[in-house]
Amino acid sequence: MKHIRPSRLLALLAVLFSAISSVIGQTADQAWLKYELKGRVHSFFPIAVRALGSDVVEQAAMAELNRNLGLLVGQDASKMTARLKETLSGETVLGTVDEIQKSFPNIHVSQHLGPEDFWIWGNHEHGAKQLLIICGGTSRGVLYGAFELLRRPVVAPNLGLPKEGLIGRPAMPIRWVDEWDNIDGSIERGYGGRSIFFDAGHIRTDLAPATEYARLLASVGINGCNLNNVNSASAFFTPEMLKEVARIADAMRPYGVRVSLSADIASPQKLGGLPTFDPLDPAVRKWWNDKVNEIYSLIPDFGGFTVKADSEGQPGPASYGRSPADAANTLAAALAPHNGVVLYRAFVYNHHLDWTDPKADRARAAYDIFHPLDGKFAPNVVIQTKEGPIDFQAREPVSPLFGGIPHTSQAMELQITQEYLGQQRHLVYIAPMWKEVLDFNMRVDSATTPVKQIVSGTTFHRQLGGMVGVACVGQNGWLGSPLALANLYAFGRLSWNPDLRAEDIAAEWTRQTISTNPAVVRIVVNMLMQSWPAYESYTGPLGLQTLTDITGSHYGPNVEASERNGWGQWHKADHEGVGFDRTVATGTGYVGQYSPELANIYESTATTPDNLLLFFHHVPYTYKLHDGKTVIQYIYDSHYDGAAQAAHFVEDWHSLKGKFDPALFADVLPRLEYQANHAIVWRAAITQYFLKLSDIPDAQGRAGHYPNRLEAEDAHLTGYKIIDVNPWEDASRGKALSCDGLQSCSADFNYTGNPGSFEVAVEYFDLQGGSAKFTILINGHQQDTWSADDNLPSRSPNGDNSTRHIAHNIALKTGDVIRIEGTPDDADHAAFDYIEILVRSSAQ
Ligand code: GCW
Repeated sequence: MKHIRPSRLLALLAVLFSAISSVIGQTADQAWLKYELKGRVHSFFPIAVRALGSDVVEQAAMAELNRNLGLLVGQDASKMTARLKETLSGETVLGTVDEIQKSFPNIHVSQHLGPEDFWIWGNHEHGAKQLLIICGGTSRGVLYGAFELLRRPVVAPNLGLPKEGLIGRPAMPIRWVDEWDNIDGSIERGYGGRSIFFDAGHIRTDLAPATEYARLLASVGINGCNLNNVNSASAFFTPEMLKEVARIADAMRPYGVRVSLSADIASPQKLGGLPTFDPLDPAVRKWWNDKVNEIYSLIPDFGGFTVKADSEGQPGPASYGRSPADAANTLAAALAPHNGVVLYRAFVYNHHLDWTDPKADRARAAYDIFHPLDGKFAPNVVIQTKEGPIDFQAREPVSPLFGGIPHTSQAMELQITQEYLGQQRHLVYIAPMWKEVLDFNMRVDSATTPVKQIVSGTTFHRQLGGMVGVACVGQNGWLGSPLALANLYAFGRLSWNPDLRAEDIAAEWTRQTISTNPAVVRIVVNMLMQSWPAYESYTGPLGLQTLTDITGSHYGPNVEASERNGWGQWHKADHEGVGFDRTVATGTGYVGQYSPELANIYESTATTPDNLLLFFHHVPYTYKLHDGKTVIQYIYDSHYDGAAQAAHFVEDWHSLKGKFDPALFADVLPRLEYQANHAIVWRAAITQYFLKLSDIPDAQGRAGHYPNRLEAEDAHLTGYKIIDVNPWEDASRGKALSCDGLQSCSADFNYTGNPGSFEVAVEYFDLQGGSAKFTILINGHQQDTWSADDNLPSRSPNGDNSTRHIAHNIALKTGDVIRIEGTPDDADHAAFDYIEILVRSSAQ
């Protein structure tokens, strides 16, 4: 680009951006790329930006810097102070090593830049002579350097550029997000709306959001995006669809994001009409070779395939007595000439396990299957392993497979989408969990072998390796909830540098997204850091896993959903005790899959950390944890503590009112209020379940005692029927009211307490398939009315949809009649569980 006067440039940019933002509905600015936020001014960034190369990625890097500049200085250079003009004058030049060397032969460019590495260097001169160079190993390095430059003043405001320049390099080559998008536009485990890529069997016409997504990904160094659901992949492999997929690749390419696809191992049969999909059959191999060639003719920089096979009903090589290595290597052979890779998922297990067999153990599956295959995979195969041995639960031990295949390249798979972690309705910042896994020492051969060094390829000297985050972004603000975006951000940052600290990443994100005000940053970071521990406490602590409905929603409490079925997420709770004996001595032997040092720790209850106790051991409820507290008392206490913490998030957020964008404040507040109540639903369900099962009371007298509650089934009912809630623990005493087949129903409660002003909370079930209406009346006078129109899982009343409405400042005197009137709508039968009369010092 030739030099343009700053004022002209800024005017031009202003026009450009207003044009762009009117076409793009969903933009990266809605996440953390908010250049309008204060705090991005820095003293070493000359505003005349020039890219030496014409490559699209380098051009995107230049555009990004200009975009920031356009907003940075208020878009009007005439209003800049002389000093600011002076500091910003000079030139910022972008280029690859070759380009920079050619144009600036006197500058000593670092020779050791890998393709994605960058070097940012300034000549530390002033005024017109000021020169800032962003040099990349390739144009992708340039792009990552540009984003680093933009992030730096926000995350490290006091740091200038070191004299020798700043080098950045990613810790691992594979930094991908996986999307589980279906061709019809729905998204498996997606909580942020419909697909930004697909709709009704086709690729969307408008792919601007895909480009914006790539921009967001590139800003944190993510370089790959696997577009489609591993559970329904074959439809994407038709010639027509592949041509369409090429449009997505085009849309994401400017930001260095290579697309890849999930591959269905049975495609040669399903699509190719072959009689078999045996991976060793020559015709099958030829089919894959031809298909891969076809893909690369359309998408020359295609990333490769992600494979889910022989798992949860997906076809796989086992149908022909072949191994995962046979299948992976067939695909790898087809991809190798094009530099494509196979990410073969280790999530292979039998979901028809015999729950009566004490030796059966799903946690063993990945290691049992893949460890014997170590060394048998082609060099461009990467085994992609979920971070724990089960399935993204609130807490699991680290998968032993990371230490079990030293001759194989590995990637760690984690979920950004919060399937088992509150589905984006709950605030759960997951980076602290990921950090625990990344830093976890597998002690392979008694050496220091943290997972992060294994998956980066360092420990076992592998060329390939990395991290894959299942993101499942959609059209609704990417993840459907503003604070959930911290997880996408953190995933990218950790895949670039797994040594970063979770709290520092949280602070970076907060400063870029919400505010640079230190008080705000402190409180938001604190909320984020407390959120996973809180969630674990009010769902499944002590290694019990999430204790949710594992065969349905994966959301609300349902303790027995994990038991007596083939899915193998058992926690084996009975009247005497709880937990799964996975020891070598008396259990399933899973513990023996770890290195001897770790196995020693997990083999004994005395050395197993409390937070994993019940994952590894079956113990009586009276078993004493390390601090002397019994297991049952811990279950009670943790649920009360966790719910209290969730309530605290609401107060924390309130304390920030007026300190940043009011729209963001208002958007997040009801979500936190909802979470605080759902934490109470969880608390009540799990504590009353274990109270009944163990028959051991809560030493603090809380579980099973709800002094402020009036049970709906004790009210005087007109039309309402008493129903059993399933699972029983999801409703108070297992019962609720439902208004079936009538226009409206009511329940009358006699108030017998002291007079005063109260909050009346109604715990109701907001069912799918309609919006029932509720009204509160006191002695016939309407006080409050609302619709059950939230979008919560399930059509039957249970812990998925149990939620609360609070009516404030309700004056009550002894003898008053509190009436709850329910008006059903379609499948929503205005069901409710109880009311609670609460005294609050001030109404919120
Ligand atoms: O956790 C389970 C999810 C499935 C998912 C599967 C997997 C894509 O409930 O929805 O399928 O894991 O990871 O393959």
